Amino acid sequence: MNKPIYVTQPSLAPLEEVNEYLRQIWESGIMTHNGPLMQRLEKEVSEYEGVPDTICLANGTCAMQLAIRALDLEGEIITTPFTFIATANVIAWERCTPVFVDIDPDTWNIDPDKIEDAISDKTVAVLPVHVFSAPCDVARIQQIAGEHGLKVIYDAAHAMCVKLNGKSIMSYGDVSCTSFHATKLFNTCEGGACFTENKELASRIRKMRFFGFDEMKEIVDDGINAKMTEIAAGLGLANLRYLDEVRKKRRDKYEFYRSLLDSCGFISFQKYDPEEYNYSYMPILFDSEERLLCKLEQLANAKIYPRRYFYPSLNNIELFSHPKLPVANAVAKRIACLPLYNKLSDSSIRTICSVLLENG
Ligand code: T4K
Repeated sequence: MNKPIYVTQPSLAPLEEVNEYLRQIWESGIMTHNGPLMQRLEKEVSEYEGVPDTICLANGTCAMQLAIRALDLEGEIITTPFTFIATANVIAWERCTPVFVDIDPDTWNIDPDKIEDAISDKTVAVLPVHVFSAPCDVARIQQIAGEHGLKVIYDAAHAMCVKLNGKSIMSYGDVSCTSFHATKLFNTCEGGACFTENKELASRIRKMRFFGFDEMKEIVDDGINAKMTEIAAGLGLANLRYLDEVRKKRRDKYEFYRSLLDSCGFISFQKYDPEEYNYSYMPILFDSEERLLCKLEQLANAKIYPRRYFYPSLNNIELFSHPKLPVANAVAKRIACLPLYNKLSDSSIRTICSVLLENG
């Protein structure tokens, strides 16, 4: 019986290296409360990304919540509908209103040309997503935000290791938020981070993640518990050493898929710059939803399980408003992410592609 192939598997450092951090935790007895391993992870992630400051948090969702809170946002926040539910959820959870704007048909990111039409006197911010790690048009977005006095929060959950114009993608916007979830290129099991070059904002997010305490444990601000544990940080420190290798392996596998699928007439791909992409996902766009459904069934019969990231387009779900967004509606219906992870063998990729290509 062949084993099922799921969309992803976590990238994990050798167990002995993780155990070394666990040993330190066992010895010190310090499990949490912004302990030494978390502080070291903040420093090492900052060095790795080439940013001045990293604020480690419990997950990527609370990173965006804290960003919205720390910027005191109240009102409408413009975002993309082609994303994971968390992006829109956090806006609504923080009692703001998500306003969806259509996406670019090639990059699948928010279409900057459509942002201005969505701005009202209640708009306070833009929250775009670098979907599947392809950078948004950050220059246009910053220009529009500047002209209208809006804050910019990037959902960079998919975008560790991505550089744009020689700078980390995390250095754009007022704040960038990422996820270190088990399914991400870099993981701490559960985890996430905020990046900002605004020192005051960074200090506020740090207090907010720890119930609003300052360094003296005085309550000085609004707060919640959004701390990263020492166990998560230890795993992150071990995994960080392998991140370049993880990205390289994913890129090789992504390119191997492309060599087998590029000539297929009914599949196309996200537009990206090879140096500005982290290859954490293998999204493909079918020419019709009918074909996508048929291929997913063929693959499931072979115990191969791609995922429909991200379907439905969020403007179609009950919780939110329903503007007509023809590009997002058309694209979200036809995308599936194929399995992509470090241990995925070339022979599995060949099998996946031959099932995809059989019977046209
Ligand atoms: N913004 C964006 C754009 C995001 O994509 C996400 C998260 C967020 C914000 C929020 O960040 P976090 O708060 O999560 O840090 C997964 C992840 O749970 C989620 O983090 C991720 N995006 C989303 C795109 O994918 P599911 O529901 O697809 O996960 P699940 O459990 O079905 O896992 C997918 C596959 O991964 C499984 O088939 C098997 C494998 N897997 C999964 C887990 C959890 C493992 O092998 N081991 C594991 O421990 O959401």
